[in-house]
Amino acid sequence: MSNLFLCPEHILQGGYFNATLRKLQEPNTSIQPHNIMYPVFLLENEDAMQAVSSMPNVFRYGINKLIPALEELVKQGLKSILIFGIVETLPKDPTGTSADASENPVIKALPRLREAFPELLLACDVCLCPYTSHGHCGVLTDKGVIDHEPSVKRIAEVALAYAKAGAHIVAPSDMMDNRIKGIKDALILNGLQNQVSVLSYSCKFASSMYGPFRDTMKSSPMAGDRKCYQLPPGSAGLAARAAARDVAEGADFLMVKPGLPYLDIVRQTKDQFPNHPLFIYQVSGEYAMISKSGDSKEVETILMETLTCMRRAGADCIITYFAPLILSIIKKQ
Ligand code: PB1
Repeated sequence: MSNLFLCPEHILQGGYFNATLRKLQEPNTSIQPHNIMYPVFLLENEDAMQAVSSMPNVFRYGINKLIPALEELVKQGLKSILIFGIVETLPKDPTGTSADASENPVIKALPRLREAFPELLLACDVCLCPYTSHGHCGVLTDKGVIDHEPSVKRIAEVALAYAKAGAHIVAPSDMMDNRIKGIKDALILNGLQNQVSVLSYSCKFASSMYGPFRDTMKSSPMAGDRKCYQLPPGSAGLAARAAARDVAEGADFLMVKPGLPYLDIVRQTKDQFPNHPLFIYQVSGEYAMISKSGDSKEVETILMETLTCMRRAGADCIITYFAPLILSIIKKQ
């Protein structure tokens, strides 16, 4: 064919035939340690270490086992963790009293983690479901539905307790309306508003991909489901309104959860609020799927492609159980 018939502006391959050129074509998609946050499960028994059967290479730790495990990861560059408390002897009751009890494993661990890892960013998940007898994320009326005001008050109390114990970030995963304002007001009243950030699980959907987590945490609802407070999977509109609500109430960071099936919501939220760092939570079901997607090399390739797509969609930080593997991949690179 004569060159006369080639349209120069339609010749793209000259722009990405080389690895460095390809990197230049993928702006803002690099994966560095500060772009990932590692969720960790904390048991009451300080010397325990239990494998999570539904999540290969994921463990539930007592603090005496978590610290050595984190020492290795911090050496490899780990920058932040998200802490989930699990109670086995502390009681579960209708208002989640154990969530902020002095014996709560999160409350007890925070000072020790602050001392052991002065540079590590400590975020705490704030929710009632691991601590309530009914397994819901809020307080219920006698008719078994979410009681809004007591739920917000209780979530704010728990967030404040974690802030006082040493959390740098409190991350309410409950999805109650107005809990961001409740938490922010509590931080301000206690002079902590400029030492503790609020990471809102703003766009969290009623997904079927939380199963392995709920098994690990024993945090499934005893009755009903969470569809009346987690967002309907098909609603981009509610996601936009939830993000706007939380920004207006003072959220420092926003989140979309789950991740991969909701990248359109990630892009929507990043475009809606470009100045708020945006987190993705790559949930337990996503972790299980990728973990079973092939041999170790295939898992690594699929994982890094997934993370690149999450960053391309607008995520600034990805909460992922793959953090140890990602750190080792980054080190190899
Ligand atoms: O990895 C996961 O599946 C995360 C599950 C998530 C933790 N923030 C919540 C989902 C759920 O069980 O509804 C826990 C709710 N507080």
